[in-house]
This record gives sequence, structure tokens and C-alpha cells, in this order.
Amino acid sequence: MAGNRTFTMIKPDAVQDGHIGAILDKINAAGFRIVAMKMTKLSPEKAGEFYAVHRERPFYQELVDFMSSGPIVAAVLEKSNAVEDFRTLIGATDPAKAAPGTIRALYARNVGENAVHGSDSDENAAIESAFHFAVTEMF
Ligand code: DAT
Ligand code: MG
Repeated sequence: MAGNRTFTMIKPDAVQDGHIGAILDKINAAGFRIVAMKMTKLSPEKAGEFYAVHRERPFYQELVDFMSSGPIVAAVLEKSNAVEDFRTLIGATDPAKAAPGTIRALYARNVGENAVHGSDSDENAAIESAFHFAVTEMF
């Protein structure tokens, strides 16, 4: 059965470009409930740990540098079929290929600076939520 929670980050580009409010509005309008949320900044070490699965990819260092370059908004979101529905809402990794109206099509700069993160499985949603939030910070 599909789980009902996913994890997201509004990335440094979208925070810097002033899109926090517009992105949260899209998330609310799509029917997600905010379970946990905070503005924070990842150290290079934390960013490297979060994206460790991509360690062998050619863009890994660029990704770690970018994700630790400025503040982010981390959040846990709840809705039926949360992981898949959130991936649909944000669109393809490359905003040039993202469907019209998706968060990445509207607000991302490019494939590396792509406005938002969305978990890719229920298992990773749980791992990523626990990486950023204590149980007492999730409501
Ligand atoms: P997604 O974020 O859509 O799950 P991913 O897990 O394949 O995509 O990659 C994680 C992040 O790495 C992605 O959001 C941005 C960066 N990235 C992916 N492909 C890239 C590329 N070809 N060049 C630069 N950065 C890339
Ligand atoms: Mg991914």
C-alpha cells in the first residue's frame, strides 16, 4: 500500500529567488498537510550525507556545494499516495522537461538548481524525514 508521507526541501535557489510562499501555496492547493517544517541551512557534510546515494555521479560535488550554499525549507508532507503525487506536483528533474504548471517548471533555474526535492520512495521518505526532524517535531 502506498504510504501517506513524503519529505521535501525548498532548495537554496528557490529560497533566494523569493519563491517560498508560492511553492507552499502550490503544496497546500494540491491537498498536502504540513506535518513538520523548518528553515535551516545544510553544512557541506550534512548535504553530502543526505545525497550520499549520488556520490558516484559526476554532479555530486556541484550538488553538495549548491545544497549547502544557502538556507532551505525542509518539510514533511502528508496526503494519500504522497510520494508519487508530490513527484507529479514538482515535475521532472530538469525544469526544461517538467510538465507545464509543475513547481520545477515554474520556479527552478536549471537541472542542478531545481527548486525542490521530493522523496522517491516511502522508505526514503521515512529516512529523509528522520534525517531532518525528531519525532517530537512531527505533528
Ligand atoms: P530528483 O531530484 O528529481 O529525484 P535525482 O535524484 O536524479 O533527481 O538527482 C538529485 C539531484 O541531483 C537533482 O534534484 C539535481 C541534481 N542533478 C540530477 N541530475 C543532474 C545533472 N544532470 N546535472 C546536475 N545536477 C543534477
Ligand atoms: Mg531523487
